[in-house]
Amino acid sequence: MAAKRALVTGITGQDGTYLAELLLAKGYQVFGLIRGQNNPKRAMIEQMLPGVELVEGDLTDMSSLLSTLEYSRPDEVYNLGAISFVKLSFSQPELTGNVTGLGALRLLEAVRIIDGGKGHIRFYQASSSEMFGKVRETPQDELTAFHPRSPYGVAKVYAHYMTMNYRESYGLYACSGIAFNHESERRGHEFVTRKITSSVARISLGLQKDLTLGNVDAARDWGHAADFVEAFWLMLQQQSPDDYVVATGETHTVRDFLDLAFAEIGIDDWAPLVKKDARFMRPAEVDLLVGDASKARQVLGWTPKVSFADLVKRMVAADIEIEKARKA
Ligand code: NDP
Ligand code: GDR
Repeated sequence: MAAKRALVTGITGQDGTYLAELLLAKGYQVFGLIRGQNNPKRAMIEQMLPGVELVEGDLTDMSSLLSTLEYSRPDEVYNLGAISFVKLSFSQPELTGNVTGLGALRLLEAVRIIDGGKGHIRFYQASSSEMFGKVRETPQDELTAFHPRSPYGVAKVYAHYMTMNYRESYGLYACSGIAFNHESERRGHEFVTRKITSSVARISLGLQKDLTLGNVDAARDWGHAADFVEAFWLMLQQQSPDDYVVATGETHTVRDFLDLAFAEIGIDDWAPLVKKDARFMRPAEVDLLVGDASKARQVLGWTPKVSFADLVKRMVAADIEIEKARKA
């Protein structure tokens, strides 16, 4: 039987790399959408994922999406591409709407056109717990009402409903994974977990004195990205398409993360090392998120493997190695 073919947007991002590794290990032929002229992450991806064929295109450019689909002829399309940093979405709301919101619509429309009603191409949309925002109930599940608190959250709600709409209108096999925060050794440095672990590593090596953060009382349901991409893949392997919450079911504050991260380098009282700055606060905050992933557990048989404590431990250890190598 011919190998299955998958197209991944957001291939240069955290989830893109883990998902591509999973798909390659399962024998897929993997295509990754890469944007821009001379994308600085191209070399890193080519080195890390030599089995992935990169195809140039952009979620804001419909014709590039059509030609990418024509070229790659995928069985499965994973739409992970987005402006994904919530803070940035406040300063660049139109760009966020265009990429994170309309980008999903363009890709759905391109899939509909290229699929031509055959129902062959399966589609995954990277929805987010940020759609719950100012939460209506705790924990949050697939039926919890949305109340997004950022241009990013609003754009994701649009993309989420568009995915549902294409499923209901055109019979597309289209799923959304409502993923709660997932982190890793590959997490971007703009996100709070990686900002903390790389700073902790640098502090331990005498390369940095302190760390400046915003709201350390925010609580998130944090898992490991390698676990989460498995759920994304499982969603596209079912009899029928549906939406699923992907979460660990545990919530921890940024303070808890700081406790564990600093404990890794033998510091119990981190307060003198962490400064607060309004620049890292958001115009509207999401205070608490915790997901109920019972449906994913029951239908997909999915459970996360990496605990919160292990996640922090792994991230700090990896950053210490990176910083040591840099220092050397
Ligand atoms: P990253 O920020 O690490 O990656 C985002 C990806 O989107 C990058 O590959 C980026 O490419 C790409 N991208 C940005 N703009 C465009 C564009 N105009 N056209 C094509 N691609 C573009 O995100 P993650 O890997 O963490 O997340 C993957 C997806 O899951 C995102 O949609 C995110 O919103 C969503 N999500 C993530 C969660 C998490 O906790 N990680 C939780 C819930 C949802 P480039 O490198 O060129 O900038
Ligand atoms: P989030 O992740 O907004 O949840 O979105 P982020 O790590 O940016 O923030 C988490 C919480 O930490 C607080 N915080 C800070 N955040 C950052 N980035 N930098 C700081 O200095 C800082 N200080 C405190 C934030 O206010 C927030 O409450 C992530 C992204 O991956 C989204 O794409 C995804 O959809 C959601 O997770 C689920």
